[in-house]
Amino acid sequence: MLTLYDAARCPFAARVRIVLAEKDIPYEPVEIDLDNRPAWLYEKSPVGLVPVLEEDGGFVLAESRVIMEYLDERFPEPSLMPEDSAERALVRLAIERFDDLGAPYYDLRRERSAASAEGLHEELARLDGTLGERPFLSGADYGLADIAYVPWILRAEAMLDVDIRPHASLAAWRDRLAERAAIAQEIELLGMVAAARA
Ligand SMILES: N[C@@H](CCC(=O)N[C@@H](CS)C(=O)NCC(=O)O)C(=O)O
Repeated sequence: MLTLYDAARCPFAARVRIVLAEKDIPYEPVEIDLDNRPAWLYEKSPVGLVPVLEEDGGFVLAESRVIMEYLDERFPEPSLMPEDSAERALVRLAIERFDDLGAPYYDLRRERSAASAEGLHEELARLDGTLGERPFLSGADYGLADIAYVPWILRAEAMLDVDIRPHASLAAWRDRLAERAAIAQEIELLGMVAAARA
């Protein structure tokens, strides 16, 4: 059995929850209070961040991107990466460039001086352009690049009151993803997180 050191509100942990749900992998979630992280979490990961995945045999892995790829290789069905190696590289490139969205998102979320809704909308427009050319951030099929981005899109809407509807291709992508059980589950969880904080 796998154990996931998890936090409902964490978008990085959401990436891993979505992959686990897409592949129907059973796991034991251990909810970590991010405002009062237990000291033992540092034994699992030197930086003390969630998510952390632990195998029964003691193998422990941190970093959401690495965990997503590990799970996709360890549980190959259904695959969340394209077959073609060039397309796989493009998925990794999209995930590598995630900070282009993460930076303006966290500026707004943490009310930093650099924060601007325009900055975030510029990045949403870039994603919108990509999704105007292909149905998914992962290419022709849904996969890890979509999973890597969608937690922040959902949180931008639910927690930062960002209206993504002017970005029509992005909004249509979000709606398509919301039809998947793994994503619908995250939307429901996010509703509970927002209600608990209100
Ligand atoms: N690069 C890490 C980032 C994980 C991360 O930032 N997790 C946050 C929660 S969303 C965390 O554990 N924060 C605890 C803290 O900063 O005190 C990943 O991709 O897994």
